[in-house]
Amino acid sequence: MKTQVAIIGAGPAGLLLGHLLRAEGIGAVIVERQSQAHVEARIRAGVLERTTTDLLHHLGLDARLNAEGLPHHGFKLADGDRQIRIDIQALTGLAVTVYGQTEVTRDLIAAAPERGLDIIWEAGNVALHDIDSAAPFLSFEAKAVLQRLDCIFVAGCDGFHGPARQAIPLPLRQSFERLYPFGWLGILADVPPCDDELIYANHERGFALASMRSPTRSRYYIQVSLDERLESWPDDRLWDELGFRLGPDATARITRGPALEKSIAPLRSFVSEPMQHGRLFLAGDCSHVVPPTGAKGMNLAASDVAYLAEALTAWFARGDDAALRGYSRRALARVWKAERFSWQLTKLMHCFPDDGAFERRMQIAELDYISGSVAAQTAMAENYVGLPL
Ligand code: FAS
Ligand code: PHB
Repeated sequence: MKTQVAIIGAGPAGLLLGHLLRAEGIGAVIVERQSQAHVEARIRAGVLERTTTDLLHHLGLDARLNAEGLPHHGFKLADGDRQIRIDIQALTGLAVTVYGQTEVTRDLIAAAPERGLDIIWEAGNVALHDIDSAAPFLSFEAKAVLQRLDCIFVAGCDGFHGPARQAIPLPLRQSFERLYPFGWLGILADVPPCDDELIYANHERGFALASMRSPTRSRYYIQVSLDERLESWPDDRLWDELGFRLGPDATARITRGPALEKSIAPLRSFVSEPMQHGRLFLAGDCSHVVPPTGAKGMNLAASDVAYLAEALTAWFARGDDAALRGYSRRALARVWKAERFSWQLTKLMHCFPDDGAFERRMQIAELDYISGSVAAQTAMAENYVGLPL
């Protein structure tokens, strides 16, 4: 098999890149380890920045997004009885859109065949070869048959646990990491949300988030310690805990219901530099991970591939490699700002086991400052809606 760009991974990064390249007439094949059903069933992010929705509009893959996406012009920070509303529309002129990563993934997969974007599902043992040469290739097993995919460039979009990042020799890589001493226990339920905007709650019992997927489907999260077991969180206990943490206003409007999905995800800040080596270019979680507090994960994957598609198009169209040589630096510049915002919001809104009374007062004082300062709210709003590309 032969193509121009071989993409490893059919997550948001790989699928968006594939479509952006096909839109420019560039050949692309995605090699994905899991089945289509598995990938389409994943429950992950839920908030799209303007830069991400602009990409979907540009690709003409926005029909369901326009019909079902929920524009949000603000969000709330809560601590006990107080709610601080961050009016992102008034402060930045922009909004975000609540539309599940699951739906984005399904839309991109559904449109792939008609746009000539081939996806090879259930590809085992994907390996990268000769990425330092002008003729790299991937090998993998499909239906127990060893396959080879020759290409000109390889795009590593295989998430944090994939092989692409490991293909960059260790001495040439530098990684930066912060592991958080807690995780997020999430629940998805077909009940109306308790508010028409997201609520991020700082509470002495731990963080909580009230989010949604639609006017009839809600997504909630609570901070739990990393040794927590899902079995010890029957639905009622989780609803009770949300009631303690989200504050009286929201709690009065919580509608309980059975969990469609419940899972615990660890929190991590991680960056691996560089995002390019030879003919291999990395995008998304395989190169950087953010704690979900800032809702940046999927949006960073989208901005990476916006830069990468632009650079690859310049090379294929004009043989111009300037943007390819600048890709890693340009993508990392936006990544680090999102890492900073996600880390800062995580520190402000979560209970850290080693924190004492002083740190708690610092959090409250910062929320006091934010509640009374347009400058502080503007800084938060700018980062939340997404910094320009
Ligand atoms: P992805 O991980 O989405 O996709 C990588 C793809 O590569 C996968 O399909 C994988 O199967 C494939 N792959 C891996 N190894 C392979 C191999 N060897 N061969 C072939 N294919 C391979 N963000 C939020 O903003 N809010 C959230 O609530 C939120 N929740 C999350 C929960 C979880 C459990 C995780 C892991 C992430 C969550 N995120 C959340 C962040 C999430 O949105 C990611 O940033 C986003 O999925 C990144 O997209 P990709 O870079 O495409 O990576
Ligand atoms: C979600 O809806 O899953 C979600 C929303 C905002 C976040 C994280 C997760 O910051």
